Amino acid sequence: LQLAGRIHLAIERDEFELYFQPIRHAADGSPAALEALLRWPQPDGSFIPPSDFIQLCEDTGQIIALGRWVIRAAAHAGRVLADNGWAGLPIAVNVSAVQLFNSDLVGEFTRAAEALGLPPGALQMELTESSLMRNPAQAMQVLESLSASGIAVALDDFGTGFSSMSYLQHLALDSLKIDRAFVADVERNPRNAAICRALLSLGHSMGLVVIGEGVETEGQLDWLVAHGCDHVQGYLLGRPMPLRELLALLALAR
Ligand code: G
Ligand code: G
Ligand code: MN
Ligand code: NA
Repeated sequence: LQLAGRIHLAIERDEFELYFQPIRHAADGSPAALEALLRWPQPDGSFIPPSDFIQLCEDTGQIIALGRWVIRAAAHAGRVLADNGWAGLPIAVNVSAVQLFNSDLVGEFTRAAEALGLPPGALQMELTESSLMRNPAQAMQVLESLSASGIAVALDDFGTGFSSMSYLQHLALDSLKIDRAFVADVERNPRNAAICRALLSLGHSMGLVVIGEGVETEGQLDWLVAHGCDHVQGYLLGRPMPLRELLALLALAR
């Protein structure tokens, strides 16, 4: 069976899984949100990583059906979180350009949350700069309606695209995620440090929450805290893991 056919069956058979990675407040390490990350477990116990199938799903249009599965699975996780005393902890879902421009994301997010008795703010969205730039005018409209519906949007992989400041200024965004390429080595590499300082300053001047991604060392974390980064995410703060494991980890720190 070709990969596209296997993906079709895997969606029907509910074979995908969501893993969750904590996003923490930089100042005290308390949880701020969770990012949902798609995993495709195989019969031999291995996983096919999203990098091996997301692009294909975008090309075939299957990302719409798969994305719908992800949104619903994230809402189920939101219900479990709320039932375990973490009602305020939103789940951030990655959304690709094909979904942004070819599906009713506002409807899918609000209906998925509502079906499980959650407020719209229980789910958030992560979009990349390059997704938005495929159709800036339409992107602006979708972001306005997401904002009006109470769904927060983060700009993912920030700094790797080519958005102009004047364009960003007009987007209804809530947060920026500094790409891990810039966080790597930030405490030693003056160029990365200059870029991180600029991105922090830009985000804060627009009133946005700034999230440092890919934090793997204490040195990187210390630098981000010292420079006013709001939230941090990375292997140092917690790897992507099944929801049950993450709940256990969060309970330990309470
Ligand atoms: O978890 P990992 O580092 O393997 O993710 C690789 C890439 O796949 C990342 O860019 C991530 O944003 C993307 N990705 C993970 N889960 C999803 C998903 O549910 N939907 C979409 N569109 N992309 C995802
Ligand atoms: O493109 P996006 O930012 O959504 O990609 C998220 C991906 O980054 C996930 O696949 C996740 O597994 C990966 N990731 C999360 N934390 C770290 C980290 O500290 N280091 C590295 N190298 N990858 C990370
Ligand atoms: Mn992301
Ligand atoms: Na990212």
